[in-house]
Amino acid sequence: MLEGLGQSLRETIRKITKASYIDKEIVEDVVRDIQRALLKSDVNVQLALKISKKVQERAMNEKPPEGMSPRNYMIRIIYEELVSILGKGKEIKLKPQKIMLVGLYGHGKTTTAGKLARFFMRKGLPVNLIACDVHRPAAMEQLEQIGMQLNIPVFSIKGENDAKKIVSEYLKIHKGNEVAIFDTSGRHDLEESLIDELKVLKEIIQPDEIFLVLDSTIGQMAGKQAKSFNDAVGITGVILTKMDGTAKGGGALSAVAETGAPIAFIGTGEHLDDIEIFDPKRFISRLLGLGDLQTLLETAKDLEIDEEKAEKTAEKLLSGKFNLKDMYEIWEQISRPGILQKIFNSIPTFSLPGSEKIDDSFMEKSEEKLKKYRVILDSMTYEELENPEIIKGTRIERIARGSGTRPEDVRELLKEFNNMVKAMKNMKGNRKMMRLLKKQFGKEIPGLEDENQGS
Ligand SMILES: Nc1nc2c(ncn2[C@@H]2O[C@H](COP(=O)(O)OP(=O)(O)OP(=O)(O)O)[C@@H](O)[C@H]2O)c(=O)[nH]1
Ligand SMILES: [Mg+2]
Repeated sequence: MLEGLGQSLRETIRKITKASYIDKEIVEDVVRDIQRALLKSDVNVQLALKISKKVQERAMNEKPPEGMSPRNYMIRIIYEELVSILGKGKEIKLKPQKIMLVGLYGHGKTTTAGKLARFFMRKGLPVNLIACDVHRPAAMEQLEQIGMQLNIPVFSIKGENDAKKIVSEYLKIHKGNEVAIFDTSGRHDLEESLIDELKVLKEIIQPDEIFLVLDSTIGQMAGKQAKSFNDAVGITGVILTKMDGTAKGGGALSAVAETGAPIAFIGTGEHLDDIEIFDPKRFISRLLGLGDLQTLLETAKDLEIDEEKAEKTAEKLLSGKFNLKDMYEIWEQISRPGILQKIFNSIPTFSLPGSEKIDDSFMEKSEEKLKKYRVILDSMTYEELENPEIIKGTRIERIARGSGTRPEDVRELLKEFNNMVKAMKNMKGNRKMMRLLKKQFGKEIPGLEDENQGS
């Protein structure tokens, strides 16, 4: 994704790290590089100029904070300025909700409906797809296919050519305990008939989110479309698709961000797995290859992990009261670079449940395992995720079949889960651990008080 842009930017970063000192010459050189790279990925000329000017100004005039080299500060400035053109991203609520997808022909609405469905399933939420595209003959079948693949219900009414009726029928029988994703019809243009249809559907659905699905290969034009859709029907976010197949992604991202519409997700391939929440900071640090440079930028406040999230994770871990749904989330979080180190760095002897020592290969292994576990968890029902103790015998067999794994794999997952619960419970009484954790997070963690404290 954005390979070209990433490559040139990483090249630029390398230039900086190799420079013996930062002077006017190198700043100018780097700024030219950045400009060129941005223009090549279809970022608007004015914007590219503005950014590079800002980087130059800051690099020449600002003093690095204490303890940071001018070189690293220069990298940080580039990082910050690039992040600033991508807007704030969007907070995705992990709870039952109604999501209406809108957009023009072929931009990826139906595929994205499936991707979102899988995304929310993975968070342990029940999901329904609703087929409201009554214009394209094969639209319902396409959605049904996706539903079958994911093993989730698809609501449609065969032969019905009024989308309003489909929606009303659906809402009559569903009381909002699920994530409901409404796939709507597209048009070649944002014409009157589409606007009218979407407005009416919006009125009936009363969606929590209206996501505009936009093909990022149109580059900067994405900004115009986001604006017209927003003016016409009101959107709460944008999903940029096909980021995998375009050099113009930079243009699409920046142009949409400029309209003020938050970018919620990006689609990065044709598979139902190929979607990610759009987080500008993570996106840019990955693009710049800062993963490797993280220690280098240790003092850069923006690269620090989300303290609040880390606290919540620790809190949940240590409470010993969590289910498979939580475990999945926790795993997803701790497999992010930096988090594990942050939590466990000062405890070299600590080993994770499953007795893996935390070393360099841990991340890789946990990534692999996570992938397998994901598929298994996807095949569990909501009830099972919430009450892992009911998963026995035939349930294990069903889950293994559904996920294309072996019953042993399912058992292994359950065993790890139980180990984790046990280990965390044990840790609760460990005062040294408590202190270290607290020190790591720099703050008191609610619920983390050592029960024996003061005795
Ligand atoms: N490479 C790539 N292809 C994508 C992505 N998202 C969607 N597609 C492809 O884009 C094409 C159109 O996707 P659909 O989901 O059918 O688009 P739509 O907006 O529902 O189209 P209509 O229903 O005709 O309006 C399909 O071939 C998808 O596989 C993506 O993120 N990457
Ligand atoms: Mg469609």
